[in-house]
Amino acid sequence: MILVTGGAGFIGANFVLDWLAGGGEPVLNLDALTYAGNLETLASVDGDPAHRFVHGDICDRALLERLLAAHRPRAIVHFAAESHVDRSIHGPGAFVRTNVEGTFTLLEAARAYWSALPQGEREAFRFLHVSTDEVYGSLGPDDPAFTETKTYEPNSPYSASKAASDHLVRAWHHTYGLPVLTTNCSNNYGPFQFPEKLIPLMIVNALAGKPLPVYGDGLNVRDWLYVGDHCSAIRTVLARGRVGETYNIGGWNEITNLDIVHSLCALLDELRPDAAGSHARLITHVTDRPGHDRRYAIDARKIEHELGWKPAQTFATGIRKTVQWYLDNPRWVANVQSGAYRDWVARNYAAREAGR
Ligand code: NAD
Ligand code: TDX
Repeated sequence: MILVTGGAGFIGANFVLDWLAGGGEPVLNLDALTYAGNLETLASVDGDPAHRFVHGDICDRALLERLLAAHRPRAIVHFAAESHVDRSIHGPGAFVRTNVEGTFTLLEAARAYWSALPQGEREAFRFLHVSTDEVYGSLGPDDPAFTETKTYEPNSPYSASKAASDHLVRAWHHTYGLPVLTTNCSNNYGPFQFPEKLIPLMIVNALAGKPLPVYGDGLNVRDWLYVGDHCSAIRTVLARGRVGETYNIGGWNEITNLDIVHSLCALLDELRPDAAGSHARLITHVTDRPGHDRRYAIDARKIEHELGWKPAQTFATGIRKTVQWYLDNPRWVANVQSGAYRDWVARNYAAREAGR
């Protein structure tokens, strides 16, 4: 059994679905179901005895202790976080609470649980912390890509809170010996991503004939990775990563925001032509994000050479799969946009949990 936190969010849910599809051991999925948590994403594993969902908060120490004692996981994979930079600018408090205090609470519960395990289980236990490349700060056009030894220079409330959580994880290893692994990944895209992030927002808006809001000049660079490749990297690090190490994860796909939006428009023009003309007519430059980092780029050589991981998707194949997924799943999108996805717990889970 592994404990996954944040497994109803974009990456966590993709990870749980991939894990269970691979016939992996059971998953205990703890998620607070904030606006970003969506049980509808997990509908295909509803009723699967290998998937046990718990609606709860990583800041709840007593709940964490109960779950660890009852289920005795051999690993914790920690995705739960507030994850959207724009939201962190408008309301940083939730980011400090979940990303810093939540990670602290989880580390403390994990430490108490791990230190009481019998010797063999204690050695095999892992705490894998899922983090971001944004902790490293912003690169100039000619700077080398981020390696694992790059100094931390977080610039947004989101990245500062993730940087703080990375430091806590590091300290819990150095001070207490907790067997941790940290991954710092570049921008993800793929199925089930909440349409507040660049790629799904642009797809959903383009399909609705709404403006495509590009911040500033649109020349900021992000390094894109298909979510399934992030999940395979996490599985690799969990299985073979060296305790206490950090692994950068990325697919060597540096692309400007404007190029991303143009490639989405071209794909939509091909797959869902619009009588009014190319979707690119909807591109609108809007006021820039405050403190907007200019460029991120991941040097992924460590995970590639040391653990033999490689992404399966190129950007061209991954983005086509993603656009096709949004075209094929209008109900998921509509329920997210209307807010109906939030009723899913009430309709499908709460009654059954109460009867368990
Ligand atoms: P997301 O916002 O889609 O999902 C986060 C999940 O965490 C949601 O299901 C939410 O309900 C849950 N959650 C939030 N607060 C919680 C709390 N206090 N207790 C329990 N659950 C809580 O995020 P995501 O994009 O899937 O990102 C997952 C992780 O990966 C985060 O740690 C993020 O920092 C990291 N990451 C994301 C990206 C990316 O491009 N999205 C890239 C690198 C790293
Ligand atoms: O409407 C938009 N217009 C726009 O130009 C949005 C939502 C974004 N952007 C720009 C801002 C960024 O340069 O697109 C780029 C990507 O933006 P986001 O999708 O918000 O991602 P980013 O800020 O790069 O952070 C993401 O990647 C790293 C995730 O949200 C983080 O959780 C992850 O850690």
